[in-house]
Amino acid sequence: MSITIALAGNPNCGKTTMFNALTGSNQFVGNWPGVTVEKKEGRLKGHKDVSIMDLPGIYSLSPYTLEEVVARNYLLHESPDVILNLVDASNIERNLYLTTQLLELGLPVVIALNMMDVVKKNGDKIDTAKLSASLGCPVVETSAVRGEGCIAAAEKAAELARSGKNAVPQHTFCQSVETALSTIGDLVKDVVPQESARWFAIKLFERDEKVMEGFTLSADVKDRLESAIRVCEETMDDDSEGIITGERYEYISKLVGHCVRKGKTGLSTSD
Ligand code: BGO
Repeated sequence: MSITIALAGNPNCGKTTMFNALTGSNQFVGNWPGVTVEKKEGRLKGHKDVSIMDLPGIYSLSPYTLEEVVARNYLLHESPDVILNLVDASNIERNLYLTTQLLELGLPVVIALNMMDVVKKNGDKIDTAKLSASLGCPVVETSAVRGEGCIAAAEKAAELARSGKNAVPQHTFCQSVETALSTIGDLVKDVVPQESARWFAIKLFERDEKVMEGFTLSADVKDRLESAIRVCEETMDDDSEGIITGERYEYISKLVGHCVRKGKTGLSTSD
C-alpha cells in the first residue's frame, strides 16, 4: 500500500529542514493549482512507496490566508493517509494551537516534536508520553537540523497510516459549546464526511464562510444553525470564533503546564 504523508506545521518550525532530511534530492517543486504558493513533494528515503507532501507553513486552519486555505483544502479534499505535524518544541504552546485543529480532521496524526536539541540545551523537560496520551496521537522527538529522529517520525506516520488508526481528539469544549456542536452536527450529518464531522461542526459554529459556501443548506437548516450559535454566544457573552479560540488556548495552556517543565534559561528559537 503506497502512503502519502502530509507534512504540516507553523512557519519556522523546521519544516524545510525536515522535508530535506526525509527526501534528500528526491523532490519535485511546483505551485499549488491556481495560486503562487510553493508545492513540494518527495519520496521518503529508503521507502519507494511513501511520498511526502510539504504543506505551506500555517498557524491555524482558519480561512484568512491563502496558505491556510491551500493547506486545509488539501487535507480535506485530497485525503492524505496521515498527517506528520511538525511542532517547534521550544515554542510548544504557540505550535499546539494548529495541532488541536489538525487532530479534529479525523485523519491519523503523528507529532514530530522538533527542536528538541534547543529544549534540552535550555534544560527544559517535556514528558512526551504524557503529551501523546493527552493529545491522543503518537509523539516522536526530532532535531531536524541534526537529522535526528526524522526518518523514525516519518516511518511511525507510515505505520500508523497502514494500521488505519485515526487520531481521537481528547479535547472537548465547555458544555454550552458542545451542545451547539452537537446540534450543528445533527443538522449537517448527511452532507459532511463522517470522519471530519467534528472539524466541520466547529467551522460552521465559527461561521467560516468558505466552509459554509461548500454546502447547499436549506434556509430552515441555516436558521437552526444560526440559532444554535446565538444561544451559545449569549450564554458565553462572546462571539463564536472568540469562544473557540479562547477555549483552545486555555486547554493548551493547561496541557503545557502538565507536560513541560521549564529549565533555567527559558530561551526559544524565537528569542
Ligand atoms: C536557520 N533544531 C535547531 N536548533 N534548529 C532547527 C531545527 C532543529 O531541530 N530544525 C530546523 N532548525 P526551516 P520552516 C538559521 O535558517 O526548516 C532551524 O520555515 C539561520 N539561517 O536551520 O527553514 C533551521 O521551513 C541562521 O534556521 O523552517 C532554520 O518551517 C541562524 O530553524 C530554522 C540560525 O527552519 C527554520 C538559524 C540563516
